[in-house]
Amino acid sequence: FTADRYNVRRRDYAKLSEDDLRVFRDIVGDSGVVTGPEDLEFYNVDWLRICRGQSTVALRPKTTQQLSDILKHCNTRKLAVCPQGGNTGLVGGSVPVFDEVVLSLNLMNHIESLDTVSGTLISQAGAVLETLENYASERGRVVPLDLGAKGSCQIGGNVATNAGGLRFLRYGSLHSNVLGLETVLADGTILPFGTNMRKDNTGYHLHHSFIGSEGTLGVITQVALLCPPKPSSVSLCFLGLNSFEDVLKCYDETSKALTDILSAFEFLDTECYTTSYQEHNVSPPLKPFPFYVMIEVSGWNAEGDTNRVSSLVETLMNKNLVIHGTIVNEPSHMLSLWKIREGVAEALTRRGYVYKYDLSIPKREMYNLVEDVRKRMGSSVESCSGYGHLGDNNLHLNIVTKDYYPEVTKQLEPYIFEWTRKHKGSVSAEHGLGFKKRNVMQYSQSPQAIKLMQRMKELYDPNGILNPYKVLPDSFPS
Ligand code: FAD
Ligand code: S2G
Ligand code: ZN
Repeated sequence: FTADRYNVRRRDYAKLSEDDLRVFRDIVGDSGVVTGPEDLEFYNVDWLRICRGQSTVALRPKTTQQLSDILKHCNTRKLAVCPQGGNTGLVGGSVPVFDEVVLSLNLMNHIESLDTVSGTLISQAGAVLETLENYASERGRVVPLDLGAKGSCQIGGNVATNAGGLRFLRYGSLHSNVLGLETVLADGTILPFGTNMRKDNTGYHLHHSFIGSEGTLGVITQVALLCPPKPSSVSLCFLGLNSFEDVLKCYDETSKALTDILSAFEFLDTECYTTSYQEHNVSPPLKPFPFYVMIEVSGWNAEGDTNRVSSLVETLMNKNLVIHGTIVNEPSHMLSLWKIREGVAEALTRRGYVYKYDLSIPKREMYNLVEDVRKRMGSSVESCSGYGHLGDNNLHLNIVTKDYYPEVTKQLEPYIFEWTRKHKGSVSAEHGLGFKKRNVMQYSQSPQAIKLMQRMKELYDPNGILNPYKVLPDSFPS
């Protein structure tokens, strides 16, 4: 169990009783109350399968009112609650640490509407991202985020983690695309949508406090999301380069040449590229290179855009920045190339235990960290690779070992966090802090900020029942 491996003490929450189960069955019906140990496996273990909780009940409400009634009861009884969406989170935030009640949004997946004039999509929080993407696309719109977990992650979980992803470069953060939220507080108070207008300066922007709060301040039950018009012409370049220096120069040229139509700029080193196509049994699009870059372009002028992309690639090759590459615009071919990038996380997990670091680091120094860690760890680890959203200064540093070794953790931490702080980066760019990174926010936040977050938590959730042992540190700066 998580509690054993990461030595954390259970706080004094109530223990679940038969009466509680009776109350829950009255609220959501028998089918909404999951208690069988084998059924609970899904709810207790995270996607990486390295955090295992001990919950004895998962609840599956269908409506905001049912969810509110559940929280009201848990708050009165001081039962701890772990809100859960698609359970694809990578920092151990979505599963219980001990016997917290799992509050699953799975059945709250109704898509309300998409206003095709304003682009405002209204959906229940449990809708799966890919379902929303298809719904928006059929109506000439796109959802402003895309991540490898789209097949199971939910829009509520995306908002709760302030997910970044592959389209961040084009559409920005969920803070700019979420127009409003319906949220339920720990005591059951339902905080309704506001105006859901783009501009609304009538008081504090409360819904923003829930974006990225990872289930610790309130449970998101509905989302109003701004969905931009769907581009009519998309193309994707997959390029091979000889050095990270060349990757950076390639980024500079690309961002200047493709400004308005650039929609993604991702990089991979040879380690994660090879692991991905081998583990997913796909043929590699290019022969071996030290680095790979993916450049996606999305616009509305097919001919003009294609010319701009091909003349850019020509320039990059003439300057010897790109050695070899391919440009595709056939949807199924683009999908298969994206699969290699989106499949890295899963491929790495098949090689052993993965130490994941999701860091914001200034582009210039970004890959120095991968090289430093590779040197520092040598043959004590199976592999050390770097990839990610270069356009957002977001590095995914992944170290694979045969199993979990505390001595490896000691070698990696706090070395990586101190390195990141020294380079004025963030120790969690997009995945959040969850359980596994709950004690590292001080590498990117001031003591004053951490104290204010503690006071916010006490105000929003006075009994501390929402997702305990997550996000905030075990002990606060005095
Ligand atoms: P869960 O994992 O269920 O929960 C995540 C956190 O949010 C938990 O703390 C949980 O308590 C809370 N939560 C969930 N739903 C709610 C709700 N309705 N109200 C309040 N709190 C809630 N992340 C990125 O940012 N960018 C990426 O590119 C990316 N790529 C990924 C690729 C793969 C293959 C995988 C497996 C994961 C990836 N992730 C990425 C991480 C993960 O998918 C995101 O964090 C995602 O937003 C989690 O959504 P979820 O519905 O699975 O939430
Ligand atoms: C991605 C997935 C997690 C990782 O694919 O962009 O967010 O670090 C990552 O492998
Ligand atoms: Zn990512």
